[in-house]
Amino acid sequence: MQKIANYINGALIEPTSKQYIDNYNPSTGTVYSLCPDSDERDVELAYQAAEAAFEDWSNTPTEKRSRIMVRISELLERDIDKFAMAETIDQGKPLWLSKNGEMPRAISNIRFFGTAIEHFASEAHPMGNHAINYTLRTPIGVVGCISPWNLPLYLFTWKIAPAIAAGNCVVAKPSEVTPYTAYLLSEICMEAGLPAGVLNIVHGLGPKVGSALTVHPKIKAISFTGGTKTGAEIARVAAPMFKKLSLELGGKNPNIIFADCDFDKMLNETVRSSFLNQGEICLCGSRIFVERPIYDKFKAAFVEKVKSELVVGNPLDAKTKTGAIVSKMHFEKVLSYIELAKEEGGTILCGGHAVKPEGECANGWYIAPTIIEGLSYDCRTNQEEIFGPVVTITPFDTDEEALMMANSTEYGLASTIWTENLTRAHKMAAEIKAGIVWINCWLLRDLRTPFGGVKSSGVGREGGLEALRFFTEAKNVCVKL
Ligand code: TXE
Repeated sequence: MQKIANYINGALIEPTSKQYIDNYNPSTGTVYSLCPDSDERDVELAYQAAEAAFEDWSNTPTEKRSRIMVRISELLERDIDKFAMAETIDQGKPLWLSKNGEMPRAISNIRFFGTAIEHFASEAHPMGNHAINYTLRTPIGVVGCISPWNLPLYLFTWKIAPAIAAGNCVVAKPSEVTPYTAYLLSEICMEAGLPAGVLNIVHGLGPKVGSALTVHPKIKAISFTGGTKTGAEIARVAAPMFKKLSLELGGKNPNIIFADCDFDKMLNETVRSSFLNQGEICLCGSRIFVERPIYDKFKAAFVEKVKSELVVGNPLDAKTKTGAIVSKMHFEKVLSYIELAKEEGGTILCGGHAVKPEGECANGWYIAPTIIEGLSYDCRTNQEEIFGPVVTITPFDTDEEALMMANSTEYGLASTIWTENLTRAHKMAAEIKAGIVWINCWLLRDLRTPFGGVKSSGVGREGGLEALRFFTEAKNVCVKL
């Protein structure tokens, strides 16, 4: 059985405990590799390596850092088929999605920050002719990056790339549920000539490795993406140590559809925004609010399209649109929410059950894309993050009602608005409590834009200059002329 290794000080090594965790292929429900069960000893080794590398790396000219990072992205591109296959086996998403969505984005993340750092400048604030202030932006030191299982390499690179580009050294922890592509990335980093210790990847459980990173007194910043409860725990531990924190947490995103929208365009995108990646994207629109005049038309067309187009099954099969749910635990959690929706009085319009494909995938974890109606906006199904192929649809009559329902959850990550009325679109965008608003589109991403949420969806922003600023400390120097 393939054993995944930690990547510490430029070498692939086994965990100090020599213990491993089973790593499952969710499409078959079988163990196919072993993930290191690392602990605080491995985090300490990684920290020491990162600390030792910091002096050199932070003083390496940005042009050279950039060249190495671009090389990493090129090697990733060279091996895209291998990475896409590995991601699909590890995570359960369709192979076409790994190949055309996630891997290209992971490549872009590394190239984007690898080149952005060459253009990263800091500010000057002259005070007439008697003084000048200038800002020095220096790397923080050793930083921690903790990432989740839904978009494993995509979100992993989204964190480590700006951290390294800015001159920090990193101790990173991918999700123990999907460790494989981060492991493959360590091999690429070695081949690309990334100096030892600049990036260290410690695999293992959150409460062991993740919390060892969080409590480590010398790891000065933590960039985390994952569940809101975990984010709160990280904040509780890290805040009294005055660590810099970037927290990208859950969402319960509204998708508001007005009667004047471009119906066909909206319908195509709404199928995607509801169910892409089995609905396991923090940006998916899971609460769909539809203006009453088109509610019945939308309901019929949406249910028909989902039933006829979203083939559930083996992620390796080219016709599969909905792959496997990432783990048995998550599969059971999503199914329990479908039961809850029924108890709360919801009507299942399609899906609502597990799917058992024939053949080798019979024991995998599959759920049919599920659409539910008839629930109040404030019931648990409509308030709690499900993070699976489950959406609710609810009619509304006025802009105010749509806004009230959209803003009614504890979350505020993303939102989508469908209307051809420009004034209404801008007004809604201003009043929605969310870090991201898409108007007449979904998941259209420019890596320069600020990315993150409000309320329980997180603190801080990633993306573009925001990320480079997060991973640097600003120092003002005031010179009297
Ligand atoms: O998240 P966790 P999980 C949401 C989604 C999902 C829920 C739980 O609702 O059902 O989170 O998923 C590490 N100290 N999102 O269990 O546990 C963990 O090992 C430090 C939204 O995956 O938060 C993993 O590497 N680290 C999200 C990472 O944190 C800890 C994407 C995330 O795991 C830790 C994924 C601890 N005490 C899930 N405990 C989004 N918004 O993108 C765990 N970890």
